[in-house]
Amino acid sequence: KKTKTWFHQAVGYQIYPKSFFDTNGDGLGDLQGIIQKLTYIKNLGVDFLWINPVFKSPQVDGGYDIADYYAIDEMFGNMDDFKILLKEAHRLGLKVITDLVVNHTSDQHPWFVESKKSKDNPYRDYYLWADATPNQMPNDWISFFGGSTWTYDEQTEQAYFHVFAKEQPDLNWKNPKLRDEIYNMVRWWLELGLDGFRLDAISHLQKEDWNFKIKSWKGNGPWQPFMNVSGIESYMHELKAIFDKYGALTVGEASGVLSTEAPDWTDENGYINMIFELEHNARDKKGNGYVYGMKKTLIKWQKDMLERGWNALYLENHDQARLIDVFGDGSLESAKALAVAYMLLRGTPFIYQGQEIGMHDFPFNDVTQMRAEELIRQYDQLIENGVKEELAIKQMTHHSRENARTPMQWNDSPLAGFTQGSPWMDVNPDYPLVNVEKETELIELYRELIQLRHQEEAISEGSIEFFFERHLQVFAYQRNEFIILANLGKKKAHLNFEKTAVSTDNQFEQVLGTRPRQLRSKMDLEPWEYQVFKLN
Ligand code: ISL
Ligand code: CA
Repeated sequence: KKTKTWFHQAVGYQIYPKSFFDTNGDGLGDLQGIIQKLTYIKNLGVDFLWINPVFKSPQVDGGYDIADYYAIDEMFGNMDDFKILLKEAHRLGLKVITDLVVNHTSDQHPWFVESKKSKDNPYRDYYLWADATPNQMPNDWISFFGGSTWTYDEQTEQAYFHVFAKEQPDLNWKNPKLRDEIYNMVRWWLELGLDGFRLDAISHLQKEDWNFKIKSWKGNGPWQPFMNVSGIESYMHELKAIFDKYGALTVGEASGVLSTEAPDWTDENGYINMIFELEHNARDKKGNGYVYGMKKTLIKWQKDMLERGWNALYLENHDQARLIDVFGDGSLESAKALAVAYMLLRGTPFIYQGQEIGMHDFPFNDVTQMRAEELIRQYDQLIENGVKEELAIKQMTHHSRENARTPMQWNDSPLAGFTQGSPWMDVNPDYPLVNVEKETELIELYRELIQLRHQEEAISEGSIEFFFERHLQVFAYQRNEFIILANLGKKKAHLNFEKTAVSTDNQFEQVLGTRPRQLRSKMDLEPWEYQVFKLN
């Protein structure tokens, strides 16, 4: 049965196709690889897939630089493969969404190739151009990937605007012709049978006037001028009209949309179904580390979205280092406790490929192991500035998104069973121990958590209340008749429910846990211990 809010019960699985499974020995994961692994994914119990971009692209930014919205990049296969993937996934009852990358295109996109030609080219206004000189950019705004948001073009003596790499020029959403092209493309994919989109960098569509001065480096910092800027509403309304017509599932990557604004974006009348916040990835500013920073941010978002709106929940994706090493201590126990802590929150959880087997950050020690263009550029810059190689590598790769992009570890055969050829990126050397065939324990836990979401209305639709909010490492909350406890740290924790609304006299039964326990008014949690109780 498909209700308007079917996704409240659902769990998504994210695939980074280049590193998922290679079927033709070229060292690159491909669409056929996803097709072959569909039963594996189905068996996890998830409801839908989010597949990172597979469109034609020069791959300056992992496919987020699209040169043709209507074509599959050869490295992944072709449109027939994509159609088969859709069909096979649907046959198994899995929905499929992919990225809608419409803040920018590749500089190789025919629109930009045209746009660059002259000031009066019909495609000039598909992008954002402004007068400049080689030494004087239109303003001092800073790109996410470092440096100016402007790149000077000698031929027309103007500069074009890009919030990411210079090979990713931003589209001009103020131009109705451009918007029509985008909307046609969106319809085309939905007509094809795609179930929806993860809206990439969607909060950046609208920019402030070029004379806007960056006020402070706090909050949205140097990125204020293109973070959820007013005027974006009308574009989102237009997009929503199309999404609604097709009943598309929509997940917005919307950094800069505040937790207090998110309900308007994601309630029944909102533009999209749910939002990925990006705030929780930052360390707590008072020095309490990543776990406490994450906990505080997640609690804030949970509270602000309680009455209206919906969260997309995640601890890993292709832009983040592995949770086991960022929030955990590298142990399987820590990966398990973290899984329990976030999977039962209010929202739609996503699991990123490899997360379910506790994949680790990669032990980078050489620049030739790095692939992300923006990192390599920053590395080169460091070397140029006289930083020692070893330190530069550490700086660029420590907790960087590069760690999430190493090949999926399927088994302990050479190269983790990812490819018969030579992989585009090194396989993590820990694969003989960390792989799908060996790591059944963590996979099983994820299965159980997914089942809980499917079966228990308290978990999918219920309210949420937090306890011990200031505790530095304990995540504790109640979802109606469920109590969820997770000690996200290496220290034993002492809990006292006497000062909370929870009456431990009631008959709680244990649903999940690291060891047999009962809920007690005073209880200790061992390092990385988790417990899920249900009121009988
Ligand atoms: O960088 C940000 C905040 O620090 C975000 O606002 C930004 O929107 C986010 O990093 C964008 O990520 C997405 O778009 C990028 C791409 O490189 C990422 O992989 C993708 O997830 C450009 O398309
Ligand atoms: Ca391949």
